[in-house]
Amino acid sequence: MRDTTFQCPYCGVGCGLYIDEKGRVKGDFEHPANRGDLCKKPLYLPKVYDRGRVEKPMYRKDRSDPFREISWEEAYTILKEKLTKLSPEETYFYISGQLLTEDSYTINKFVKGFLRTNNIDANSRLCMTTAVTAYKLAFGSDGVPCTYEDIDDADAFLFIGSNASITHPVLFKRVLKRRRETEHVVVVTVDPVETETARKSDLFIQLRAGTDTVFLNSVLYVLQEEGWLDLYFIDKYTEGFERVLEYARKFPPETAASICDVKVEDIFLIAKLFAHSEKLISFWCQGLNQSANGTMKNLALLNLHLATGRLNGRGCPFSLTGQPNAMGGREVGYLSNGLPGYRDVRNEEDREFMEKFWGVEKIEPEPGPTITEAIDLILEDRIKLLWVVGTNPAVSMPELSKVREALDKVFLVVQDPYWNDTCEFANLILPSAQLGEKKGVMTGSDRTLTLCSPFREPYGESKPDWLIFTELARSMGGGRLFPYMSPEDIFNEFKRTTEGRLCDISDLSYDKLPARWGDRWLYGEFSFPTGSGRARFHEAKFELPNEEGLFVLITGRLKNQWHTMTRTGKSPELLKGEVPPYVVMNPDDARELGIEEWDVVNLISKRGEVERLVKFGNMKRGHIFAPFGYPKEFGEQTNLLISDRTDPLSKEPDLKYAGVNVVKVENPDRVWKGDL
Ligand SMILES: Nc1nc2c(c(=O)[nH]1)N[C@H]1C(S)=C(S)[C@@H](COP(=O)(O)OP(=O)(O)OC[C@H]3O[C@@H](n4cnc5c(=O)[nH]c(N)nc54)[C@H](O)[C@@H]3O)O[C@H]1N2
Ligand SMILES: Nc1nc2c(c(=O)[nH]1)N[C@H]1C(S)=C(S)[C@@H](COP(=O)(O)OP(=O)(O)OC[C@H]3O[C@@H](n4cnc5c(=O)[nH]c(N)nc54)[C@H](O)[C@@H]3O)O[C@H]1N2
Ligand code: SF4
Ligand SMILES: [Mo]
Repeated sequence: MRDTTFQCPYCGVGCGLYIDEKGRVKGDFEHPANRGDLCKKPLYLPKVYDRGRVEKPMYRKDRSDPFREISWEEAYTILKEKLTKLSPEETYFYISGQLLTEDSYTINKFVKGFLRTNNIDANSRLCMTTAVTAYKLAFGSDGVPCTYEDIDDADAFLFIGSNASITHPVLFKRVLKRRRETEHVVVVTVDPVETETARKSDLFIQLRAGTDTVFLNSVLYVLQEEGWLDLYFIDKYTEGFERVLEYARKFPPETAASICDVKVEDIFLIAKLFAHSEKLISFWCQGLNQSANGTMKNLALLNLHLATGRLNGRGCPFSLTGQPNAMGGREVGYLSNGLPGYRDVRNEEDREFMEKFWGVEKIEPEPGPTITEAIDLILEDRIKLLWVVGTNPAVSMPELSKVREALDKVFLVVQDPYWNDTCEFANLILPSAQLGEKKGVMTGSDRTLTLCSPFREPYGESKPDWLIFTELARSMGGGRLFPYMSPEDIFNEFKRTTEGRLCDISDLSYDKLPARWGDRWLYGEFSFPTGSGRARFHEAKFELPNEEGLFVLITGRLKNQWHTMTRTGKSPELLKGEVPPYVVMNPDDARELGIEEWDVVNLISKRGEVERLVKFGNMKRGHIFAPFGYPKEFGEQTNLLISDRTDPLSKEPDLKYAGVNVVKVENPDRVWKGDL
């Protein structure tokens, strides 16, 4: 049984799973992340493994031609020709937090070490970059400061901008278990939408979208007014408090309550939790990250933890990682500025270390463009080849009409196990093996590494991602840099880059996993890698984007579907209730426009238009919610409506705030009668 254990390929909780004798997916009781628990999504994995797979490499020179099957050799020849002819700056690689660590390490080395360009980014740019940026500003380093064990003795839980009940279900169940078993445990949710998480909480604060910075600054104001600050902690372990307080004083509770449209008491209540609970964990995810004001939202929350000494035994700011191996991606440094071992291309020492380690002449010192910037560069004809690995930008990127134009224009390589929507634009499709068909490691939200063992043969001619890049590099004369015979060789190389670093895994090996890097608490002695050793406060400034339209459109996730549905969408059991694509409206808002539940409406922003079925829900007035992941077979996509505006510091797109109007469709093709 132990030889078929793996980490769940869905959310960042990182549950350990295995396949039993009858081929069923079960939770691994020996895994620290879930201790045998699991949610519904992975149960249907075995059924969807072979549905809609890419079997062989496929090629077409022009988009108007049909695809023809080609051999791997032919595929490598085409790529070699392209990569030799184009300058490194004319190529771009867009990879994913769903690859194994060995895959992303190899691709990152291929791009930054072998091709010598930093033109690489990952879908984490749409996901975790804001949290990473804020953690680094406040603590000098990235990485969740505590671990799941900290849930088991905490008494206050804040979920802000997180719908963990459906997006990190096993973690949320652990929080509810703690509440069930202990008196005085409080769970609070702060969200514009009354989500499942909100419904299961003790208190739900329904704030106006985008205003978290104001809300949290006001909590700081109250803490100061009431004498509830931890002055000893502030004085001994932090710096920069004065300026932050000065800024927070712009937001007395009455002012903040009116900006956020919440009650003054709500602000006091959160202040009381920070001041008086025994141990407070705040969980956040995309409601804070995917925002033009995202880094500031994150910093506002981190400020509260620092102002009340809520670290280690007394609490933790816990950023929930979305994808199963976004943490591994951070460790190998797969974003446009990263290098292995939590290093950065901008840092000379880091570059020098990696140049020597890899045996390459030079690593470029400038971070490459981010993925939204790369889309613009394609349209300007400055990037000519785009290679997408393990993500589906034709659905998940903002401002889709622009993205489609770019995908149409560029020479597009798609490396994926499944025929996804991005394949429609491809010139070359490379079938990759997926989890269960290859070996390697993933790291979950709380820094636990799990070895994923294969339990079946790769489908058709598909190959592991690391092998595709290794073989191509060898055919281009890079054999010296890519001598790998197995993923274990890559892991053993990678782990040496982490020696003496925060994410030190140099003494781990496949047979020692699962195991966590770092101590239970990253900053156990309250000493921070900031230079001065102190954690840093930062002014968390408030800004709201200018968007036209009667409603603020919030986008997010479905309970039983995973993003663009390449696997979960092939399971009828998991699709039930999630299609057709819908929008949630507040009944009072809807009726003012003559709209009833199950009517069909057009959502119209200045960027596009999509049709949706109306469901009623407890939305903040003036807000609507639409899931984003539907592939094209279900009609036009939500992300046509969304701007590619980004947070200025993290460059993460503002996926949760688009101005739209809602117009009823008078004679829809089909009438729905609540049969969803
Ligand atoms: N079932 C399922 N689970 C998943 C995924 C999936 O596709 N399906 N994807 C995984 C991934 S990659 C990720 S990143 C995570 C995402 O996990 P979450 O971030 O929990 O999920 P989202 O639905 O994107 O958004 C969370 C909440 O943010 C709220 N929100 C929007 N704007 C604001 C705001 O201004 N302030 C506040 N306070 N809240 C706001 C939304 O109403 C929503 O309830 O989920 C992971 N887990
Ligand atoms: N409007 C809006 N847009 C969003 C978001 C939002 O909240 N609102 N959230 C954003 C976030 S947080 C995220 S993470 C993204 C997710 O967006 P995507 O990354 O585009 O979504 P997925 O459906 O997870 O795509 C993963 C792809 O990887 C493939 N795959 C799986 N395993 C492997 C493998 O081992 N190798 C290879 N090569 N491929 C593999 C799958 O078949 C699939 O095609 O969406 C972002 N877009
Ligand atoms: S909670 Fe997340 S990691 Fe665990 S089984 Fe569900 S989707 Fe997989
Ligand atoms: Mo994500």
